[in-house]
Amino acid sequence: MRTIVLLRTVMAAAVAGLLAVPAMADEGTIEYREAVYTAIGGHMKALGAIVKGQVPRNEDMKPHADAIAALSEITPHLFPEGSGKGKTDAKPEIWTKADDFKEDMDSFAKAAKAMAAAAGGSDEATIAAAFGELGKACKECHDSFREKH
Ligand code: ASC
Repeated sequence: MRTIVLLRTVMAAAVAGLLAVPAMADEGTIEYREAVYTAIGGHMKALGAIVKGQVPRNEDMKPHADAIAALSEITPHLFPEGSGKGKTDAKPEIWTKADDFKEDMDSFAKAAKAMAAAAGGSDEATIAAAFGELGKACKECHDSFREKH
């Protein structure tokens, strides 16, 4: 009797373990994705504070913009098939409208690179315009592909 109970416990644990592996793999993907987007958001916030003149750190614009541009090369790879399941704000349209999603991703990378180029110069109007375009690219993708709360 005791052996059977023990056996059942072990088997239940094994089954739970098998089920937990794919779930955990996705959780890791989602957590990684959120960490990257949090990093982008942080650089955007810092960049915005400078562009809006809230902090006199013009020399920091380029590193922030470069970081966003570098991370824009990573974002297209953050949505592997299956990573829409679980606790995520990623909408199913990312996978069902993959072409539209790719277009938004490309716009983001393009705007991020334009921002990095503008930040390398000192033309305030160019910088402000590039920042506006970059924010628009963020928003466009979020409106279509991120769950609202
Ligand atoms: C940001 C940020 C976003 C976008 C979006 C633009 O700075 O964190 O998600 O810009 O708000 O409208």
